[in-house]
Amino acid sequence: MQINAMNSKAVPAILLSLLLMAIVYYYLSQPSSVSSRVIVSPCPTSCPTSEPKDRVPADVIPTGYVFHLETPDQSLAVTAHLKYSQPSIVKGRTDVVAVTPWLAPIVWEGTFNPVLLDSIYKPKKISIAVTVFAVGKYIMFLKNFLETAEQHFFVGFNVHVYVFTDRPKEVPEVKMADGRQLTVRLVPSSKRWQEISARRMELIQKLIDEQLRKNSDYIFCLDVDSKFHDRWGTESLGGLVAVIHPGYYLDNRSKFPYERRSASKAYVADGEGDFYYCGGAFGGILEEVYLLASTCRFNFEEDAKNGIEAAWQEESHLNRYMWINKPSKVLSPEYLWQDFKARNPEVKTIRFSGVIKNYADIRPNV
Ligand code: UD2
Repeated sequence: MQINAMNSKAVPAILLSLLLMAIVYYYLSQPSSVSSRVIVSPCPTSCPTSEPKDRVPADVIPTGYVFHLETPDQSLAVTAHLKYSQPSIVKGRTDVVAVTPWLAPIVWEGTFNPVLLDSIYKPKKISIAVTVFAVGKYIMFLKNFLETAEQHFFVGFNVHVYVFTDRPKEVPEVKMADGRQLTVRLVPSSKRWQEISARRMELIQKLIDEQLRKNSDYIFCLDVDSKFHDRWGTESLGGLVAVIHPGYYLDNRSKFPYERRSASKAYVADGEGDFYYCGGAFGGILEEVYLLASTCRFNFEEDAKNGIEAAWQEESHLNRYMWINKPSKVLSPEYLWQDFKARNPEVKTIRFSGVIKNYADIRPNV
């Protein structure tokens, strides 16, 4: 009897507990309404040009990328794989850091095998777009840029250079190898160099929208007043690729010329930021560069509405973007040195560098 009485009391209690557990389980299994991270869906071609879709500008970490790097065959026979020197995890360069705190590679001479990398990417028949702006007197730098690109930039791969200029008749004739081509896109002249430099983001965004999704896998956006000296190739490929600025990499980050006014959308506070990246070279897969360009453009225009121009125009916006959206590959200063700087001992080769120029002679304003 006693047992039966206990059972008659216990059964509703057990049922009630089960019901409560089910309710708790239901709520815990629902996605949180407060998310610290917005997942980005890449903009479709119809993405509006004024504001990036589905995202909070500059405060979003893009989704990851999937790369399939397949050990190549030397011939069609599957047994004949490429032979290359054995990699080591204990021997290698010790004078530089080759990985970021978020585990992205930092590319230095001696950290990669160019033959292996090329043989992995070659069968994929990848196509690389390059943007270069030569507005006003900057057209004078284009010949050297194009000729040296033929010698060193993705040699043997499909490369399509898009030259943005207001002087199409002055674009030099440069012989390009098979698989490489050049297209000229007309842009208006400007009385302010700051505007030319900053408007690049808008024009890169439009180029991806209008043209590149049809024919390119990767894009690199480069300064024209520069030239190549050594290989720049498949080792630089990645989702979002940034280049460390040669002028600041030995400095404390409090010295980086980030935009320091909190009213600006390019603001980086003291104690924040990773590295100082170049505005003169960046790249990656199309959708990542699209997100970068559209966000920087949007933020630049928002600043303009409030009468602000960031300290280093689009370079400042790029730096804020790259701090929040960590690049998946970082290129060492070998990938954009400055000719007026003596080479530091850790820089074993200079692949690309900004030439010495007299700003007063070439810019439309001072
Ligand atoms: C730095 C950056 C540059 C940009 C700028 C800030 C590097 C090596 N350079 O260089 O990318 O972020 O700071 O705005 O990181 N241009 C013309 N016509 C002009 C002026 C500029 O075509 O009259 C184009 C050209 O492609 C040039 C680029 O804009 O390479 C950047 O201008 P810059 O080289 O004068 O900027 P600079 O040297 O201050």
